[in-house]
Amino acid sequence: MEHESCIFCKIVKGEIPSKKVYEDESVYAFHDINPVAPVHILIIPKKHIFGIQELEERDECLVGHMFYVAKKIAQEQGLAPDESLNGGYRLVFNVGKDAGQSVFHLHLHLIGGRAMGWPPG
Ligand code: IU
Repeated sequence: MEHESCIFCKIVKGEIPSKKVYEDESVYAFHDINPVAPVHILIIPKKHIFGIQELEERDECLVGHMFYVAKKIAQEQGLAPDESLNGGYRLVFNVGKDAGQSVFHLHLHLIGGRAMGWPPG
């Protein structure tokens, strides 16, 4: 199911090294090579999906699983908000070039460890 020229498919297969955070049968998570915050982790499906713009109904559960994995990793990284809702993190899909998508293999950004503004740039 991988796309032969896709850099994230190569990361999943171990052909390109990455700093792995988590792996199971359907998803892989690793530290972003160019972090925009103290914690910046990408959660990706092992199978090649171009992006949210080409998501199919059969992948609904997979995307839900990506969010659950992101939440667990955020907890492990000490990013979960406390009872007063202090702390926290951001989960982002960039969809298309205007939104900043530069890699066309679905990836969920987990960004945290600093305060962030809204709206994003
Ligand atoms: P974007 O939403 O498509 O812009 O995010 C792509 C991310 O992939 C971006 O944060 C890059 O720094 C990151 N990345 C990476 O971690 N390793 C790579 O080999 C490449 C991009 I290419």
